Amino acid sequence: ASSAKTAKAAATFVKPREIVHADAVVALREDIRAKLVYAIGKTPEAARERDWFAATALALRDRIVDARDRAQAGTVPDKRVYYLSLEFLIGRLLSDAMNNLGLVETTRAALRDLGIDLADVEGAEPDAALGNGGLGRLAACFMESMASLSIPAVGYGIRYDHGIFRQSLENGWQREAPETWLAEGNPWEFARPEATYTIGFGGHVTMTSQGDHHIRRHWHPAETVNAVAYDVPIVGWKAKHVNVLRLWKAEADAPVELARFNAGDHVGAVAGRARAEAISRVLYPSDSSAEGQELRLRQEFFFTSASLQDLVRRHVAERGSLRSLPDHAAIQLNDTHPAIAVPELMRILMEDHDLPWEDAWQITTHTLHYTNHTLLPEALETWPVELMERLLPRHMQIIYLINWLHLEEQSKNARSGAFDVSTVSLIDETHGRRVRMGPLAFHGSRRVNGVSALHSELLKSTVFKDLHAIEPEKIINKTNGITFRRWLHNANPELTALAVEAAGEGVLDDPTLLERLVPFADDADFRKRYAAMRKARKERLAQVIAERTGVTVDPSALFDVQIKRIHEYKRQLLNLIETVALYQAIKQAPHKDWTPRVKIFAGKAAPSYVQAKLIIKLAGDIANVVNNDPEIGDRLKVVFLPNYSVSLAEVIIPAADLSEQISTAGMEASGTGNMKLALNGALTVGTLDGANIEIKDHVGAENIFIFGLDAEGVLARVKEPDYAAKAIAASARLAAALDAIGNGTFSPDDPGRFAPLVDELRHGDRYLTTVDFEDYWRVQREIDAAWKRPAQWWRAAILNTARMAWFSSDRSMREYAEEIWRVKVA
Ligand code: B1N
Repeated sequence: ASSAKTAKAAATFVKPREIVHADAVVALREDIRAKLVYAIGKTPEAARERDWFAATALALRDRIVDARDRAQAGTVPDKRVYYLSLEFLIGRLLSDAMNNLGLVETTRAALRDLGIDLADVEGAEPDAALGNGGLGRLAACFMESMASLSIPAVGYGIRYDHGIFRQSLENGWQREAPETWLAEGNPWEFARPEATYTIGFGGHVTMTSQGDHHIRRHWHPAETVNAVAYDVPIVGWKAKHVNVLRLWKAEADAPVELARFNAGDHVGAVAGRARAEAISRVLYPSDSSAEGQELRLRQEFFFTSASLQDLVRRHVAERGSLRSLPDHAAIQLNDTHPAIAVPELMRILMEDHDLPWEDAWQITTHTLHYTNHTLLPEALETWPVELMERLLPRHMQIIYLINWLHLEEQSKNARSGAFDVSTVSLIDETHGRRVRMGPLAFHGSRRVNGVSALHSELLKSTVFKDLHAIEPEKIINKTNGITFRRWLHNANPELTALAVEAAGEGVLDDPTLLERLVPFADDADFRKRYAAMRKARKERLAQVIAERTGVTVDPSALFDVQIKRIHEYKRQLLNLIETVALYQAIKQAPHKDWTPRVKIFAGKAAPSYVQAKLIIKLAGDIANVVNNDPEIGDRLKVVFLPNYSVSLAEVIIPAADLSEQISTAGMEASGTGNMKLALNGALTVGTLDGANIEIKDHVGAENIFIFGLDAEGVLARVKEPDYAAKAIAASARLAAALDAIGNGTFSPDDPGRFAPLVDELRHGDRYLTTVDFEDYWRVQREIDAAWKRPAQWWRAAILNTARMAWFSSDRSMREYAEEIWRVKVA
């Protein structure tokens, strides 16, 4: 900001938010050229777009380092936040870096001088896709917001060689291919081999008597693996603060076993290396379901132990005694994936730092905090006691002692008379003996939070009912948020320009100023320009659709978007059944004044999730029939865009007119795509689930389309016998659509293909798709009618943008900082 005043060179206004200095352009251009020549080793003539990207990233990384040294060199913050997450779904970093450094136009001009188009360079950056969906993307938004709020923080995770798989469609079926984001290196990261920790597995525990009743236990792992740090700097808005994302790579501590090598066993001598390095090889591709494999537990312990060792070492170096750890460190566990932190921190404090149990427990339970992201039973992690004893024998002992003390306390406790203590035990004895990671994280943490108002209430009444009764202050709500710098400013510069024009430049710093758009919702000229913005983005998306699917869509049709992981509870199937019913209705009355729609789907299915993969195939088969039916024309088109990713989301979201958020009420913990779409002015069609409820409260009930059972209604309905059969019997439209899907209308080559989906709906329907169908159909026809009243439609869209400020992850992070971490926000 001050550089604008002190600049000597002539400045020209390019955009309201960035003043481009000619000398800054020259300096950056020469830095990029030098990086290309000396760090990449290419001449400008030989360089490919990927090389220009690397050179540009390296030149910008220098400026991030300078910003960090200007803002923070040599300072020890009073308190740091440590965000432990098995997933960080970052996407590309170039536009974040340019935007937060205030160098978007400067970079564009520098590259133009070199004969290079910035858009091509941006396109050459691979997504860092170290996550599955909402949970991982949330961690990435939180990292950006913490940097922008100058909250001192370190994110800790795994530097997977392969992130989420690349999805392609082969004859409509999902195919997975490995993703290789590191194939050409990562110009954003700094390797820190000096920050390497030893991670143990297996082995045994010894006891030594230390005199008077004091016994010390010591773990002797049978196997050790090195965790090597790689740091990605995360620059905040206006480069006022820089944090680090520290990702651990697994390396064998003895890459070659020399004794075996020298004995002639050359293959055996390097076999251990593969086993060690497998830990950081690949992200597990399951979203909202627990992975039972041993390798997954190894990943969880590996990154948790490395992160705790690292932060303990930093604390001791800065403060001396570990007794003050809770005053200077707040650790956030992103779901239960790092819940092994509870016994691991206890172990480090007792074994490595000689603290007695009681003191270690006090420190642990005042430093750890836990976020729960799901109530789905299949996603709640439990580990077999047998596996824990084999892989982490010392941790299993500590968990037993924690549990013994906990259950002792509860059986003494008067309040516990009301319930059976086995309901709060950390060990589940009902399906073999298993450690329940949710209750472990709950019991070991100072605060536990849900991710939307509804979800946090459901935590209290369902999964943590009894633990909540014991400690009623522990569960609090922190509704999720999204970073507006990525999801509005970078992804939608046209809408951002409109917002700046209407609300002033301050809106870039303070999203609450978006409220100033409210009166513009009644301004016909502003509405026209808002609609023109959308039209331009839809034309761009139509191009992408044509390139990637071969389908031609009309950008003046209503773009109806459902983009998220494919999961039965998210009910892509409800949308597809409605698509079939609409197709049949159009065929019956082709001359009616139908609202033209393009139904756009994207999302990955877990490779082992058979029903989800069949849903993808169904979308493709319906698309083939509908898109090629001459009677239908532009009245209805269906597309499934392959390989959904953060960077594809950035293209789809600004082009969406309608946002499908149609999960079974009570099942989507929050949702964050719902926020991105509403911020960009898509109207939501949704159930009263997760954050949809809070979105409705903010944008106004008249600017959102709500349908279906609420969470209470779902709980009541599932108790009624034959609810699916009754719903189908009551709706001829639903019955006809299910018949068509079930009888091969969309799969003449294999008429029984979709029987598993239809049979499940007719005989089980765990997600109440049939029950909500009629109300969904009703609200969709209301939406058809609303599209025909453009003044009202665009008014509602503008009001969505204007009233979404509360969903900024800056607000979420401020709340965590004040109410959970107790760290100061500048
Ligand atoms: O976390 C998001 C929420 O907005 C979504 O509603 C929620 O579904 C998502 C196991 C998960 N919950 N649980 C997971 C991911 C990976 C895995 O291996 C569970 N993801 C969510 C952010 O709060």
